[in-house]
Amino acid sequence: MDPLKQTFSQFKVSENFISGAPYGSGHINQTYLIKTDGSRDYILQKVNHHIFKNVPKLMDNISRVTHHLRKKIQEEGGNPDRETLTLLPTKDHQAFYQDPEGAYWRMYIFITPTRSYDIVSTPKQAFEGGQAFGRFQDLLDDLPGGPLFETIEKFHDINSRFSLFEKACALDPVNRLKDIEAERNLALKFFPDMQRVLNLGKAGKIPLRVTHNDTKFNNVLLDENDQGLCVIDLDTVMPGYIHYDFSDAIRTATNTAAEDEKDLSKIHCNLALLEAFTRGFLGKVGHKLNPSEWESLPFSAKLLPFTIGLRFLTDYLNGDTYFKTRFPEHNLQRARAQFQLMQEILKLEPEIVKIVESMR
Ligand code: ADP
Ligand code: GN1
Ligand code: MG
Repeated sequence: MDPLKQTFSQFKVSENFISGAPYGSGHINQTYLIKTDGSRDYILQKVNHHIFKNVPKLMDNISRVTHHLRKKIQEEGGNPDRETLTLLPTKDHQAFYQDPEGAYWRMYIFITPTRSYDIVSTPKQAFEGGQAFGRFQDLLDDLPGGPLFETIEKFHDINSRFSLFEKACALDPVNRLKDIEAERNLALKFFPDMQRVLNLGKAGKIPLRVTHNDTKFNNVLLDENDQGLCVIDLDTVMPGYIHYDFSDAIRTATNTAAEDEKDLSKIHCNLALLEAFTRGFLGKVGHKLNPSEWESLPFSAKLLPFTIGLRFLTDYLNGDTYFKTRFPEHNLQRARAQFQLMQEILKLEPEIVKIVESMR
């Protein structure tokens, strides 16, 4: 039997399996679209348990988050089957299935027709995505049951990320340190300025919130008219600073080129897209932010391009053990692109301050 059909048969659904095929462009999990003979298709995902070390606790986070969102969306008169992810239980009432090889599988309703963009082309898309991420943040503000489980420890902690980078430089396990002199110098030069958000957090000036932490723009589904619909990819929803969600979305929603663009001259931050995203996002959560969060937000726009660039560079040094890659230099190319974007955003900082201040 088709292994996907076998896995699909573990879940409690009424439709029959027709076909299964890889879907999407995520870097971490294995995602499949399962077509059925019924009115509904499904997304079946194999969760990467080398990266997410405690999948049962991760799935408990996702159950809590999606149940809460479902309840709030219903109260607002929305359609929870389309506006949040819906987990299908297994036949023995679990949130996930573990196969005989030890792999973890989960299944969601396939929300269609929808679009997810790797590159944003219109301010409307950026605005709608901003609203969706802002609304997500707002609806989860009163999540009951205490803090969520930290699915990857110190995920956006820039000190920890920098230490891991230094360790990779010191070990140089696959002899690639020789390739990254320019990027290493950039990392050393910009690292001190990137500690600002973490320092504000440590000083108690900005609160930990329930944040998504992977607000890459292709993690929001827009409908066929480009209206914001549903925030997906909930593996990293856990405590974090609002800046992380803002900056990761700016990293992906405003970049005029692909995340891994080789030609650095094509990489710019589009201010119209930045303005639109920020208007959508802050329109939904601005009222919750404290003065320190407002003041530091514009300076955090460059943080995630730096952090993710540093993570790509570290993975390059480590021999590409974390992110999926398509060719040997892929992580290096991605790191170069992200560092370029970080510097492009830095050039626009005075304008970004004006944009954020105008929304206060
Ligand atoms: P990864 O962690 O690997 O990025 P995602 O959960 O983001 O995996 O899924 C990969 C892609 O699959 C998404 O970018 C989106 O296009 C699509 N996708 C995921 N879940 C759904 C869903 N429930 N409905 C429609 N499309 C989905
Ligand atoms: C990964 O899963 P995906 O592709 O949405 C990564 C993010 C990075 C992103 C870079 C758990 O996100 O942190 O920003 O790649 N997710 C994890 O594209 O590490
Ligand atoms: Mg994703």
